[in-house]
Amino acid sequence: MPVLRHNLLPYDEPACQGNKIIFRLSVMRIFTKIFCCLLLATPPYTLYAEDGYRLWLRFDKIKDAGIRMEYNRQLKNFTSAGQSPTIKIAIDELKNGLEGLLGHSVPMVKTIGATGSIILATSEHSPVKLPKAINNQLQQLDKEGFILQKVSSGGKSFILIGGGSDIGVLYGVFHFLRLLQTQQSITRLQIKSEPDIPLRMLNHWDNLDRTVERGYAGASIWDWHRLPEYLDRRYTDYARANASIGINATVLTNVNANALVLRPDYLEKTRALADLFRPYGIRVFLTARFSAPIELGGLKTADPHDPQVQAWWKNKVDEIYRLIPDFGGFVVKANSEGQPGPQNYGRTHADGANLLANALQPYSGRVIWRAFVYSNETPEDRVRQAFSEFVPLDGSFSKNVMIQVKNGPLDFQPREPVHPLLLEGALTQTASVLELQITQEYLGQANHLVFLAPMWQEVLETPDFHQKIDGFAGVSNIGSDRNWTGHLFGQTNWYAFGRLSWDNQLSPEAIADEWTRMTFSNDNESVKLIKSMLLNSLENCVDYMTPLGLAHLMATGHHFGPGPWVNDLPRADWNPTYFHRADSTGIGFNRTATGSNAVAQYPAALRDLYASRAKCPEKFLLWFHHVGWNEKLASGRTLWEEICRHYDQGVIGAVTMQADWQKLKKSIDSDRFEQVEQLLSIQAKEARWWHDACLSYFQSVSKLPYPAGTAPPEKSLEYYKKLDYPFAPGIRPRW
Ligand code: BDP
Repeated sequence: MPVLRHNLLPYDEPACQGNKIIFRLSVMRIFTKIFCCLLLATPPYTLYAEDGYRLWLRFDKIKDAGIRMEYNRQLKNFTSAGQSPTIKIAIDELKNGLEGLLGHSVPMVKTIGATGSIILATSEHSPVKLPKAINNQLQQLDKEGFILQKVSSGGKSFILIGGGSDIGVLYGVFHFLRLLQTQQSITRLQIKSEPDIPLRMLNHWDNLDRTVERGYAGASIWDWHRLPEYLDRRYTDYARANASIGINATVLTNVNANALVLRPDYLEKTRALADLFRPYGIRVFLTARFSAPIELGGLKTADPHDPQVQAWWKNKVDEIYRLIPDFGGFVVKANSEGQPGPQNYGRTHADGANLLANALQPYSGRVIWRAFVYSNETPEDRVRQAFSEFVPLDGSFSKNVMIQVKNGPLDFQPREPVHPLLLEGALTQTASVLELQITQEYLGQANHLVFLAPMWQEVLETPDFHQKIDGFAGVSNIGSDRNWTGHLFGQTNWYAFGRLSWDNQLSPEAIADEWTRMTFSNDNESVKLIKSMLLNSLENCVDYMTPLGLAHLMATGHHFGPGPWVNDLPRADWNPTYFHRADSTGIGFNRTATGSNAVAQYPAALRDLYASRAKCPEKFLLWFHHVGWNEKLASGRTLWEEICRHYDQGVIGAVTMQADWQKLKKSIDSDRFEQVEQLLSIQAKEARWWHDACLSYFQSVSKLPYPAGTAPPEKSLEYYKKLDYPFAPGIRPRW
């Protein structure tokens, strides 16, 4: 009998256990058993469906015998002296990973041999005496950091997975396994890794009824109804996946918060999750509804200056820390899109944030206060409002307040210039958190393959980007779909968020390479093809949705599909026409000094670049300028011709991805191949829809003929306007 590969993930277990033969079976059942055993004896031994559940944590036997032999030589056994739950997890992960990858079990031993051992250690506990220099290095490491190093000492040579603390060891184990999964040489290992960003946090926009705001992967994974008694296996797998990419915090609930989560019974449920996540290095945060003292506490006001309100929050926080001693703190959306906040009482955002911060301060808890605020009543350009609101408050926030700022000043569009609050000189005395949206609310949702690392890299590489950002928050794309993220390739964005938060220098190319090898294959041709799909996908999407700096052309409410004509919403700044400002003369939002002057919020060099019609990068052109339809762009084509060309290119890009994927048919298991194949076909269809709907609308305004080579829209503008998707996911329950 082959050795059954122990797999930590439940649904991937082989369909039958060959070692449990029961003799009192009918003849029929005996035959069935024999059949199962024969199947088990025939490679591959994996009888589970390849449905994407395992994410990038796939430890299937390495196919290349040469590489396996090389690893076998160096990985004969391992040892550890630590006792904590985190170290136990590290041991399990290492054992399970090695066994899967090498195809045989790698024992944990008490005494190591001359070569071929792995040592798990920190400066506090090591199963062998480490050379002094190494021990010093471990002592100086960031608590979450790790080193992977070939060490020779006392006549023995081993691989050290050393952590700044136990969680560093676990991170080190996952990184070590990643090296093996991506088939890198471990002969001269010498890696030291520490996180660039201390707070690396997922934000779930999950409601207590299990709907997920802007969630496209099924119901929320948090089964509040059955918590705290029922701990779904998914919670553990979620924690493993996050730990494997260094994510160390999670906000369980929607920013449009429900006060109920602060009720004692819900806090018990949160405690159960916090207990489970703790050994994986993950701290739990909750969103706090500002009016909770009224809704839960029965007070008449939530005014931050009211002593009863202050006492209510203090007591609530004390209660939380009695249950969850390492509770992270609160994330708050206040006075934004109808949420209550301090301004309801004539107070400032600083007053509101400090109210909660004072209650959390004795426990070192934090308030993460969102800067996503804008008001319809204010005549100011929507993209200017957060900066105008928060910069004057800089210096008045308590030390444990962090301001969470979206990557762009509007709202997670396919492309936006960086948010000026994130640049040097804006918030100089307040800690900030960069908020990125992993779930693709405005990027085709879970229907489209769009790799977001290039977008995030664009933000991090902006000149004057504030280097002292203390946290990255990623709005999660995780749900209870079998493959977690709805689109199998949505997993890349979860993965990329974690890896980039840990190492800001990692290139999208390197992240795509790792993810592809871990998720699909180490075959170089396949890797090349998948990587090119990933790396071109964002630009494709921008082209077929919002090229040349256009933004917010999406349909109302669910944001699924195009709606550039929409002009009838109760708030002007929710209408696509507010953002593109197309008229008979041209298109684009004048944000220079002759317009809304949003450029003035940028540091000098960027301000001059964006304000200049000649120098403004074309990718942001219509964000900052209103440009005549017949004005010439750098290519020599007119703006109208260039808009058409971008929409054409987007469609070509989507169709090319389909063709590329077909080339992979033989190298990818059929289940996952088909999942992606179907979605790529939807994406190509929807790219064409975006192209046709946007061009027919803009043509009705520009009144210019389509340039030669542009495919004219298939249907009339009226047809696109009438399309209606009442049950598009992301807002209402899906079941
Ligand atoms: C927008 C979403 C909305 C969120 C809001 C936010 O459409 O559902 O509540 O952002 O970030 O993108 O608060």
